[in-house]
Amino acid sequence: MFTLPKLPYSVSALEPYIDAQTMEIHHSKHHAAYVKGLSEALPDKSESDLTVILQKLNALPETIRTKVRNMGGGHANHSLFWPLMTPKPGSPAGKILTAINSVFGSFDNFKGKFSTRALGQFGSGWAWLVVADGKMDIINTPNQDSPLSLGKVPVLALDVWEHAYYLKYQNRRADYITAWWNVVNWAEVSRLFELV
Ligand code: MN3
Repeated sequence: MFTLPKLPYSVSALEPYIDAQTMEIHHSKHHAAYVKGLSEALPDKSESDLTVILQKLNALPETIRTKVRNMGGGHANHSLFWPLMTPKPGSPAGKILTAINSVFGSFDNFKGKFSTRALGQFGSGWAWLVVADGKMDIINTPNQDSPLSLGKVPVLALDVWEHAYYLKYQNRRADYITAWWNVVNWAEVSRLFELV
């Protein structure tokens, strides 16, 4: 019912910032496990739009809600995360840059604030740039929780689970975050922002 999307680049494309082995395991093992788990959790004839499912988690029977939250969140979050990285990152421009400057004062302030939130997430989780009620904000979610379940629309995502960086960076999450800024796909961030 749900399928693993292909990576939009080769597993080694984001070297040296994200190493090929991490990318391979992260996509073909971790993400694949969320897809499998989600398909197992949902009954045959249930809603198939994952965005809708995550926006209405409370509508699910309690017996499957936690599994769908974890597996569905994992599938949605990683599906969003892969295209938000690229070997040709470019730089933020246009409406997204204007919005960042107006909300955070400057791009550097934004970058600092986002990095601090990513570093400060205790245990496994994500850092997000989201839009909610027409307002841009930086948030964290624990585990695989999706901003969609909080009524927010994600436009930039950073996976800070150890499986995203441990092979190359060991315990140095800060180094991973610093490296990650070199592969952010600003064209995709812009596209998601302008869809909101
Ligand atoms: Mn992950």
